[in-house]
Amino acid sequence: MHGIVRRSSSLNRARIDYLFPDTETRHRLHYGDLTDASSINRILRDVKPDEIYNLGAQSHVKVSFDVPEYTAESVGIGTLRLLEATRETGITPRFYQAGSSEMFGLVQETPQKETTPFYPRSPYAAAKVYAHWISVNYREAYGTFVCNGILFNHESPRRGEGFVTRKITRGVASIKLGLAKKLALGNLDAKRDWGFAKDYVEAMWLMLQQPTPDDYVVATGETHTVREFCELAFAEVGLDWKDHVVVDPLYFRPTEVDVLLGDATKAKTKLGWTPKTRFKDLVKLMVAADLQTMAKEAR
Ligand code: F7E
Repeated sequence: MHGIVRRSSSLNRARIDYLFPDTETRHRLHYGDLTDASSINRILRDVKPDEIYNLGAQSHVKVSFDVPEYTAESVGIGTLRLLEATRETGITPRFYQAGSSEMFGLVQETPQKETTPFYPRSPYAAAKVYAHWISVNYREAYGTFVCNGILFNHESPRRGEGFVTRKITRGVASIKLGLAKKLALGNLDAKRDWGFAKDYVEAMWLMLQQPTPDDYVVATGETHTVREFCELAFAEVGLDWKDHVVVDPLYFRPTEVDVLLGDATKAKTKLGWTPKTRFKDLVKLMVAADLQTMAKEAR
């Protein structure tokens, strides 16, 4: 396995360090950037991968309103650069393109499936729609084996701290340990179909093992509000969320995605994939992980 890292992430690789534990494996981490075509071409030429998982992005939806051009560059044109690099180098890897439920945005039907029209509501989502369609185009124009995985929110203890689930579970842990009193959040009414990242990675891999490339929705089929996530997470440690959560408009988005709910019937039927982790268990495992880490840090 090889990975691409940006120079600016040198001090921020805790979440992947375990994959490259020693000098033997560390040379498989390559400096590159989705905004830099020559680096991508060089790496593909050297590594000649059998499979590519394009998970790279400026992936924070709210931040995409502040840096829309960079978001489009990395998410949209970055995908084009990777696809084009496979053509230029003449390699024929299987290619996983990380799509996003954010592409459904202002949802045109519920639940959302592969045929639901997109209606992006942020620069991030608009760039993902471009990445989706350019991948379909490479599949049809050049026969590239590319699959779009339209993944709904997938969370785990490794989730970035700026996303709402991890922000809540870290907030719960620090309040429980007496390190903080309040947790400031934005829109508590937003509803998301939250699954466990470990289950979803299996779906990504399964897509690339099929005889023909295709696009799949990956979701749990359950939707919950941010408020419900808070309720459960605080209850895990015997606290009432209402005593600690405050709403700060700073975290509101200029245009919000109100409700997402996915229908993963196609992934179930064609890939034999089903999510193994339910919402309640996801909240539980994320709170437990943050409590453990923060207790250790506090000591
Ligand atoms: O927000 C609301 C916020 O930032 C979820 C990315 O991985 O999943 C993710 O996108 C909801 C939104 O994720 C806060 O307004 C309330 O309605 O955790 P999030 P996201 O925007 O759904 C998709 C599938 C991706 O592709 C993206 O890359 O929670 N919310 N209060 C908040 N959100 C944040 N971040 N922080 C708050 O304080």
